[in-house]
Amino acid sequence: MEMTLRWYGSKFDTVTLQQIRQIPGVTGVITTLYDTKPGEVWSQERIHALKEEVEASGLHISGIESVNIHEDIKLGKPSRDQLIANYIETLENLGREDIHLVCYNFMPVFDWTRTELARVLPDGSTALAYTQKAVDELVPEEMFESIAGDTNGSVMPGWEPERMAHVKELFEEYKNVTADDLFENLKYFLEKIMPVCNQYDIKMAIHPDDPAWPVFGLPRIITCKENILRMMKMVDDPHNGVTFCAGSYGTNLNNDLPDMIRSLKGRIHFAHVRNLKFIDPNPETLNFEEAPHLSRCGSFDLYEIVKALYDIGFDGPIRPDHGRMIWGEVGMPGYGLYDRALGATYINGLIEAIEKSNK
Ligand code: DNO
Repeated sequence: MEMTLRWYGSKFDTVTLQQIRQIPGVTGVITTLYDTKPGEVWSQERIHALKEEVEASGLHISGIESVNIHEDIKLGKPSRDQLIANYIETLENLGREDIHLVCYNFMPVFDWTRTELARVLPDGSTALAYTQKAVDELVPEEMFESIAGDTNGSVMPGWEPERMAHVKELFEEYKNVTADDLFENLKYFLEKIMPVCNQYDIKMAIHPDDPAWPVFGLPRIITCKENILRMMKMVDDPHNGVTFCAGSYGTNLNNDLPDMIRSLKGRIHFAHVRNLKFIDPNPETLNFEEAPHLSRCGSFDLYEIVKALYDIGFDGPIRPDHGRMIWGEVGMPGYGLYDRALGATYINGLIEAIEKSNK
């Protein structure tokens, strides 16, 4: 496993490559061209420049998170063929630059959903949080405004203003789209891109829906073991794989995370490891917050999660996930430096202990 950190690029991130380089055991970054729009071709020149910038700091690019999918592809509209052709061009350009991992998601309209970006925890740190009550009281178009005041001036991934401007129209378009349609549209997309993934050995790693259930009546499919295995079988190519995101699958307490990991042997290409603390686990009154990574601070057993990854022979990039804001840091919610650095160090400790006790 290679320990990595997500980095949004020097124009957008409050964390620098030099800071990331100083976290013990972090050798790579997971990055993106954050100012590109879904459907746009990423030029080889821009990818090359990004790569040079990262390498100049002594790190390297371990993968891309994300190359986002245009809504027309998810909706299965006739325009999808051109958009998929563009996606393929981007993959070719990434492959030519020796980048072999792409994380993406297939969530309609919204990417991840949280109802608070800065809940104050008892120790004075702040964390992202979710309550079902807040979601039930919101109309979807107001989702973004309801949290916009807490972004610390950052553009939040998945909540880009251009995307939010079209929320109403998008809801109309998804009105008759079922979960099965979404599976079909995903299959269509994957079948078209698999040849280029094979040619350049690009591992596609789908990110789960977060939270792992349909929100605002929109279908969501990457939510549980049954569905992810259905997707793996539907396009049975090792390049069709998974980002195993503990914090996203873990929102649904029926998901047995270590068991899911074991059932995905050979198909996990990227791992996001984080801990959640459930204040109220009842689905109707659900309330959870993002906890420090340490097992005893939240509801998940991080040792069992990392152990399962080790046991299936996972050797791809792994990263700490959302961190809290601690020590007075001001940054993109979830993506500050300090708490993620603590997370990376803790996970590295778990990996060392598991490796040594297995020798
Ligand atoms: C949020 C992230 C997601 C994730 C995308 C992957 O913090 O986990 O935005 O990167 O869903 O495409």
